[in-house]
Formats: sequence, structure tokens, C-alpha cells
Amino acid sequence: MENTFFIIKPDGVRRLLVGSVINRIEHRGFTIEKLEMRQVTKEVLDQHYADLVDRPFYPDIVSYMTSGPVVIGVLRGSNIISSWRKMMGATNPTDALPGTIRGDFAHGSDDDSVENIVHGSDSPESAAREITLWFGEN
Ligand code: YYY
Ligand code: MG
Repeated sequence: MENTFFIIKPDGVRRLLVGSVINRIEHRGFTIEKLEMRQVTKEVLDQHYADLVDRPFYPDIVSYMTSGPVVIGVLRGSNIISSWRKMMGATNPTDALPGTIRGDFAHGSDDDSVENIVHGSDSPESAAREITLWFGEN
């Protein structure tokens, strides 16, 4: 069993997709270990996206991610990091396959920023780092 960290981003909350996303998680049989609504601060975002802060599109990510509340959580399950990434679909909604959350619900790009509804950790290392960053130790 492993844990992963997920976010339902501001477009997901604004467009009333929280229930639809949680439904998919529950139907898939993943355990929701933690679940919370938050307003994201730039300070947390800078650490969360530490590898992207120097990219030209990073300011667009900040305005998008701080544009409204998000839902954050921790999921537990077998092989969940990779399974959740598959359920999310490709980063760019125009590449995301039907049946995935991004493929079924995301509208695509608004100029430079990619609004794609959900986040999921991409490795055991980032899952551990992100869970600690957003929820603190233990
Ligand atoms: O993990 P994932 O969200 O699928 O993609 P990342 O490469 O980690 O990028 C994080 C986040 O940044 C992505 O969900 C949208 C945004 N982004 C962007 O706006 N423009 C890009 N060229 C790449 C990423
Ligand atoms: Mg990522």
C-alpha cells in the first residue's frame, strides 16, 4: 500500500466537480485518508511547484491556483501513485483521453496556463514531500 497527494484545483471547485472527482475515487475503491478545503498561498505553491518556479508560465500557475479554494487530500491504495495519475489523464487536457478526469471534464488552456482540474504526486518521493508540505509531519 502507498499514499499519494491530490488536489482538486480551483476550476474543479468552481465548476462543481468536487463530487464527480470524489465519486471516481470512491468507485475505484481508494481510501480517502485526508480531505480538506484550503485557500492556497503563494508560499506553499512555490514549494509545491519548486521545479517550475523559474519557468515562464509559473506566474500563470500562481494566479490560477490562488484564484479560489481547492480541495486537498491523501489517498491510500495499492500502486495508487501511478493509478491516480492514470485516472487524471495527460497534463494538457487536449491530450487527455476520454475516461480520464482531465479528458472528460477539463476545458483546456486559457492562454498560457493549463487548467486541468486535478493534481497528483508523480513519484513516492514527491508524494512524501507533498503530504508533509500540505499536511505537516505524521
Ligand atoms: O503533474 P502534472 O500536473 O500532470 O504536470 P507538471 O508537469 O507537473 O506541471 C504542473 C502543472 O503546471 C500542470 O498541471 C499545468 C501547469 N503547466 C503549464 O501551465 N504549462 C506547461 N507547459 C506545463 C505545466
Ligand atoms: Mg506534476
